[in-house]
Amino acid sequence: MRTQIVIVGSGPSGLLLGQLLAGIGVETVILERSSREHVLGRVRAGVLEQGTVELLEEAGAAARLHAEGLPHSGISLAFDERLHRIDLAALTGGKHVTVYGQTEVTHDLMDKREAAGLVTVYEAADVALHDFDGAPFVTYAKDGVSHRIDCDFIAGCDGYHGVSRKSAPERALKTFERQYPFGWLGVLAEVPPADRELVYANHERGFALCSMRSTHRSRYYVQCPQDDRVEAWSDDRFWDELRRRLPEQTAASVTTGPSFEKSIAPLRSFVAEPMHFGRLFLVGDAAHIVPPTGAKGLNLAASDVRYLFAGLRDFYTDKSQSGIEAYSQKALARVWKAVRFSWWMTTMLHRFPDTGDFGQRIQEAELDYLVHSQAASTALAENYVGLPW
Ligand code: RFL
Ligand code: PHB
Repeated sequence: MRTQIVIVGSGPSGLLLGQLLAGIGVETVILERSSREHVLGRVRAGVLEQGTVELLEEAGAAARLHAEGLPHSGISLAFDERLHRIDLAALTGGKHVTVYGQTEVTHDLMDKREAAGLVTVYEAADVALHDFDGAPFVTYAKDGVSHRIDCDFIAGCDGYHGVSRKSAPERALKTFERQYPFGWLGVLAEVPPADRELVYANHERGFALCSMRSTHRSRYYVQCPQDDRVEAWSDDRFWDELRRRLPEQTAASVTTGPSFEKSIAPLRSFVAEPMHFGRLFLVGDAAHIVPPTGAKGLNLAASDVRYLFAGLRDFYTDKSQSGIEAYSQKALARVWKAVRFSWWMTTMLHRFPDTGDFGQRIQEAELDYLVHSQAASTALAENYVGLPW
């Protein structure tokens, strides 16, 4: 079998790239290791930058997002027993973010792909990438039968644990990594959110985040030890810990209820350079991971897709190589700024085991400065709503 582009991975980056390429008549096949249900069962990101929303519009997959997504023009930082609002819109000339779950984005893109009759092979085992310095092809097994797809390009959209980055020649790849000594315990519950907007809390017991998926579904997180286990956290323990880390008034507004999802995610920063090897491109989490504190992971995946799509469009419409050759450099310039922002937010808001009370006071001084300085608040706001592409 032959196609123009094999996309490895049916997460948001693979699906979005496939949909944009379909819009200009470029044929793709997506190979996904898991089942459709498994991909849709993962609860992850919740905050979309305006640029991400615009790209979903371009892909024709933004109708439900516009009907159901919640535009937010501010966030709050909680410390010192108070909420301090950062007015994102006022500080950025009217920009806002949209709260809409990654699960829903994935769902909308999958529906579009299916409606257009485009091919996704779910439960594709043993995906292997070949000859991406010459005439590339991809092999995989489905129901015990081996298959081969020849193609012009391979897009590695298969996340941090995928096969694409591991297929790049080791000598050519440089990686940068920082592990944080804690994780996030996240809970989803069918209860109204504590606040109209997101609340990021710095507390001496540890970080907490109040987020949401809708006006009746809440997403909450608390910082937990790296090696903690979900089974150690009953719903009651979670709600008690969350409320202890919030200012009294916000804690009083938390509606508790049974959780229907509970998971622990490690926090890390990771970047692989370059993101382009011959006819293989790395996209999204396959090339970089950020801690979720800045809400940047999914948005970075979308900005990679935007740069790669522009390069591939120039290649197929004008036979120009310059866009795809500039892909890695352009994407990485934006990636590193988001890596910096996410690291900074993480450092400012979490309790670090080895910095003690001194570290806590430094954070409080930084937060106090941040909310009282228009320059510092603006720096946060323009990063949070998304830097220019
Ligand atoms: P994904 O979503 O990991 O999708 C990769 C897909 O590839 C498949 N795959 C393979 N397929 C074939 N062969 C193989 N060998 C394969 N190996 C893997 C996988 O099954 C999967 O379907 O990567 P993608 O598309 O690059 O998307 C990245 C985003 O998922 C990620 O950056 C965000 O979820 C990060 N993130 C957040 N990002 C935001 O922008 N805003 C947020 O508010 C936000 N919150 C979060 C987050 C991530 C979190 N966790 C759990 C890590 C909150 C959390 C808790
Ligand atoms: C979420 O709603 O899952 C979420 C929101 C903001 C973040 C991270 C996660 O910074």
